[in-house]
Amino acid sequence: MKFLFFAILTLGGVLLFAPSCKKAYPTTDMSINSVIPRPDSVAATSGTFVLDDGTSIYVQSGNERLMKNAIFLAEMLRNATGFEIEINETNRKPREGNIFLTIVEEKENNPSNEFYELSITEKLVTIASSGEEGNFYGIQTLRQLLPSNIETEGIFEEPLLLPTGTIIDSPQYGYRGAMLDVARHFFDVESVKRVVDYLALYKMNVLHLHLTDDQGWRIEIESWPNLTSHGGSTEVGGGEGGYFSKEDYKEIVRYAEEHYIMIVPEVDMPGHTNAALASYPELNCDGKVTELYTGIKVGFSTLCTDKEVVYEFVDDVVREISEITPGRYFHIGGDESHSTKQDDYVYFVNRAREIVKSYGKQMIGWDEVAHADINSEDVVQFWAREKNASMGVKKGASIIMSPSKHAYMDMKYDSTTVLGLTWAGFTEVDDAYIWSPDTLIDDINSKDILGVEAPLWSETVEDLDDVEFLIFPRLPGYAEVAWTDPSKRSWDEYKERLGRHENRFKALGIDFYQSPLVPWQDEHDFFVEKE
Ligand code: TNX
Repeated sequence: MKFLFFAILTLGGVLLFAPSCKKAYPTTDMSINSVIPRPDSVAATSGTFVLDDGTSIYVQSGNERLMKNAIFLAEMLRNATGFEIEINETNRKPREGNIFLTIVEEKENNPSNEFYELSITEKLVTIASSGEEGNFYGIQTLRQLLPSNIETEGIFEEPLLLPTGTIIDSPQYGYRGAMLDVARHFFDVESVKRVVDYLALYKMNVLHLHLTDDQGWRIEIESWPNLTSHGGSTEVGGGEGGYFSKEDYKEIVRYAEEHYIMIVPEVDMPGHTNAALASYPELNCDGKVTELYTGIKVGFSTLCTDKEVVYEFVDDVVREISEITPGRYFHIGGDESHSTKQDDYVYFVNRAREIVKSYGKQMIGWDEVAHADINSEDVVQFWAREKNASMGVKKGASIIMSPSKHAYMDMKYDSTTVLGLTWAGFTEVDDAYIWSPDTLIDDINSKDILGVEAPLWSETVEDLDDVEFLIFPRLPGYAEVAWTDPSKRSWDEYKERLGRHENRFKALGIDFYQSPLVPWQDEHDFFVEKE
């Protein structure tokens, strides 16, 4: 009798609990993904990987940067789920249910460090890459395959589901950037770090900081202290301005590096220099200081190009900034020098270029610098004049594509946009996306092109909310223009993927422009219910 009682109890237990041991999860479909930029290839296998409290990250032993990537991923998962997500080093493929980050031998046709293969089976998630940056990009893809609430703290108690399949991916261009003008309005270190976070999510790898302009000097130069104490003391509209101490700048560089983003510093010269001219009389031809300026006109200021002290000044500035800049580039500006005679301009750029080279950096300049004696060591940033860009290529320089008609994030979206300028035309989200670097200018081909950069000038942009409104949702489009082969891009397909980023923007707290051209949708159709 006792036995029968126990037998019934046991059987009941089995019947009751067995089904819940193997919970049926809805299948997910990797082919209906929302990954931006669009990867090279996606092969879905219509299964599900379950990421839960038992999931750990295994990192190929002895690679510090890979370990940092693992910490990035683990922290994101821990914050959103409360799961432990341990990190371990290993030399072989881990057990079921885990995530494996590893470096593979460079594949012959994928020589760059940016290649990665993300393979998700029901048993294991593997990111195998040619370099640490590729691995980081694989993590960003994984991140975008996870529900967007992963971006928010403490949302999930349930396991996270990942669609199975394989993504093989590498970028078209090696320079994928954005520019932030911290001179017209100043943005503090925290705001710059948020911009770095956004670039990293979309696999961009350059943040160009426009550090000086007529309205403000934003980087400490120890040998010329008035530049910041006086020249940094205001901004457009008369606000109090501000500047980065060297420690601040180093912190930005460090944070950016952790996200595989190179900082390109720009000191705009010989025009756009009123803040410097107001701080040191000797930089002016008449030896008198100018007034600080808080308007938004351009083209009225110039360093005195035939004074030797000006080149001592440039030397000190380039040296001090280069010392704390690990990246290979130094941007000398060179745009809109309407108050500098053409010969003086060419003379100045040639000398500034030599100074940049003497500190081991490569010069970048806005497209006007093509008039100077440049060659294959230099980079021309196309923004306005196709002729300048073509001249640069003829002299052997490479080109960064920042066409103002498509890539200027400070242009208004349409006539109702409150923020922004209009001189290059309205730039709706489709205008920002529908162009290709290699077909934009007749005699410039992909081999001449270093990459793509989208500038955000800040005459009308006062705080991080303003930045977010103008860069989202255009920024992911620039990331895709720079990353994805043009033959694999179409606006009609892209806008659907972009629409599925709505919840991610919201989860990140991004104040974005809800363009009527984008079919905004929540992501639930990403999960396909099992029949
Ligand atoms: C042109 S783009 C400029 C900037 C302005 C911008 C406003 C370039 C090299 N120069 O000085 O801020 O237009 O859109």
